[in-house]
Formats: sequence, C-alpha cells, structure tokens
Amino acid sequence: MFATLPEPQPDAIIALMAAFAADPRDGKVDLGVGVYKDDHGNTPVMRAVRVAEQRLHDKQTTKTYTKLAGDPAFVAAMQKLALGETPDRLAGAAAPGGTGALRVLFELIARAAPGARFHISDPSWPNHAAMLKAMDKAPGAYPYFDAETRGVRFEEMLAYVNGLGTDDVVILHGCCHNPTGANLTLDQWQQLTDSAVEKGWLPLIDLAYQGLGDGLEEDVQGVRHMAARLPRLMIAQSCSKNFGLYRDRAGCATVQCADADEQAKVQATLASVNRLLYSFSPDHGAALVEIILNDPELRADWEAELTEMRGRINGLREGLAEALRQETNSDRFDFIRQHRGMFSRLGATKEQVEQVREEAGIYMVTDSRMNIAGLTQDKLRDFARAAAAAGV
Ligand code: PLP
Ligand code: TYF
Repeated sequence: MFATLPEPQPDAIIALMAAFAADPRDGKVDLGVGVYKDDHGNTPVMRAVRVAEQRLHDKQTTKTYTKLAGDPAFVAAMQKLALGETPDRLAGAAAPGGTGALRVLFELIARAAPGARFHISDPSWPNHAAMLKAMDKAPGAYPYFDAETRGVRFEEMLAYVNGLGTDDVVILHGCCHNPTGANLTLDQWQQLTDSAVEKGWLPLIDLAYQGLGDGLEEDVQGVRHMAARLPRLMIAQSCSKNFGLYRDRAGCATVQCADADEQAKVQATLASVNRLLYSFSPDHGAALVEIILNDPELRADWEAELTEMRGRINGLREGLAEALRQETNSDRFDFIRQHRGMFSRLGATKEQVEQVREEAGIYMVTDSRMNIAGLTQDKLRDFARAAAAAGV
C-alpha cells in the first residue's frame, strides 16, 4: 500500500528549525521561523493569556463539544477585532489557527465556485501555494515585491488584478507581508478596492499579524476600507502571533456576505466544512482569546504587551538599519526601517545566506527572509558584519 508513497515536499522553514536546533554553536541566532522572541530569545506566554488560563481553569465546568462553527462569542470578538463595527451579514467559524481558517475558506470556494482561480502575491507565504496545489488549485501569482526598491510593484499588481473577474479569488496579506515585510499603503488598498468593485474579484485577506506592524487599528485600515465598500470578502485570522498561542491553534474564518440569505447558506457550509475536515475546532486557545477580548482589564494588558512586542521589533528595525549603514557605508538597507511586521527580505543570494549561516551561525530562510524579532540589540553589529563580509 505505501510502497509507492511519494516523498512529501519538505517545508523549508520547518526544515530550518531542525537545522538550527542541531547546530551545537553557542551564540547561534535563529532568524528563521516566524515566532516572536523577547530580548532573551524566549517566546513568552503573554501575561493576559496566563490570567485567562487561570480563569478558564477555575470557571470551566465541562469540556463537552462546542458548536461545529466554534463558540459564537469567540467568532464575534475576532470579527470585531478585525473590522471594528461589524455588519450582521457576516458568517464565521473558529478554525485551527490561521492555516485552518485559510483551508476552510479554500474549501468553501471549492464548493461555491469549483472553477474559481486563486491568486497569491509573488512571493507569498509558501503554505498558500502548497495548500492550494494539494487541492489541485495551483494559484496564479500577481506581481508584488520589487527586489530593487524592496517596496511593492504596485502598478503591476493593479494591472494584474484589473485583468481578473468574478471567478477569481485574490489572497491579500492584511498587514505585515510574509515573507517580504513590504506593505500596501491605504491609498493602494483604496485602489485595489476600486478594482474589486469594478471587476468583481473576491478578496481573501490573510490576517496573521494584526498589531505587530503599526498598531491593532492601524494594521487593518486597508481591510476595513475594503469591507466597508465591498458586498463580499473573506478574512482568515490567526491568533498565533498576536496572542502568542501558536501551538494551541486558534484562528477564525470570516465571510462577509451580500445579504442574510447568503449569510445563512455560507454559515451552514462553514459548519459542514469544519465537520468534514476535523469535526470541532480546538477551543482552548479560542476560549482564552474570547476572555481577553471581552474583559476590559485583560484586554488593556494584552494590548500593552502587544505594544511592547511591536516596539521591540520596530526598535530592532531602526538599530539594524543603522548597524548596516555603518558596516556597509551605504544606505541601501534603510528599507528595513520602512518595512513592518516580523519579516524583511534582506536581498541576499542563497550562497550569501549560507555563508552567513556557516560563518556567523545566523540562520535566515534561503530566500533571505529574516525574522527581525529573532535579533537582540547586542547582535545587531554581528549581523551587520556577517552580512557585509558575505558581500550582501
Ligand atoms: N498566514 C501567514 C501569512 C502566516 O505567516 C502564518 C504563519 O504563522 C499563517 C497564515 C498561519 O498561522 P497559524 O496557522 O500558525 O495560525
Ligand atoms: O512563516 C512563518 O515562519 C510562520 C510559521 O508551514 C510557519 O508563518 C512556517 C511554516 C509553516 C507553518 C507556519
């Protein structure tokens, strides 16, 4: 039965985690997998999460099943977090992480419009294409990252989406683009919205880093603009990074529908898709998020800690750009200051990435994506020196 089992495609980021763990050197630096780290290199359990866990422990009387679409209070709180004021024509379901939310929304589209074509940014988070290919829905790729300016090739992106129509789904990163760190301006979101209104393509917004760019509200200005103007859109939210709940697998799939009839149908389908994929979504992380978002004191503390995390990342961006200025005698890395979120793509070749890994023990993904949060102030100079020595 298994003799002809094909080798699965390895995930380069997960493989890098293993290579880092196996490296015996003291002082090695992990800029690979996208998890937040503090000044000591730890990925902490957030303070509000600890308190919410204690409360859940004290008040939870049963672990019987929730609903197929998860706890409605969690879904409503997540939708409010993304959209602010929410219209009543939203369908939604809890899902196992942002990945689960994406998978459920892909499945929904596969049922609603089997011939629909997906489009992702060039480049994008590798799992987007991998998951879609596994569903026999290899996506198209719209121009996105400009390797010269390290900004967005917006005119080309806009021309691409203007060529799409009502059978097309466009996956957009809501903020903090993974893997490049280059993001759309509000004006660009507005132009994309005009295109979606005119051409009828459907946005699917992957929102995995809300609060880690410029702020909880600031990071979703584009998403909210789109939601206010379009009859329909989809959002896949992850609680992995902004709540630090990675392994608990908390996420939310939302569909803004055109009217109440459509909402009822989509809601029933989301529940059914959940059931067919895994029955009930995990609820532990979702319950913590619901407690935090609906308790003013806990929420304030969560926001304060998220602000500290964001401040640390953006402080490292400043420091890294400055260290690279000094080590390379040029301002060509100043884009690191403008980028937002966990990642920037440095612009090094595969060989240079390997050289930095071998000589300095600093691990970046092969495409030279670096997790800024993996740095510490005392490593900035080492990093800049290693990058300069490799000729980046
Ligand atoms: N989308 C993007 C762009 C991501 O970077 C991630 C990774 O964390 C996810 C979705 C999904 O994350 P998770 O399934 O861990 O919640
Ligand atoms: O891009 C990252 O590093 C995170 C974590 O298959 C991740 O989004 C990486 C690979 C993967 C799942 C999550």
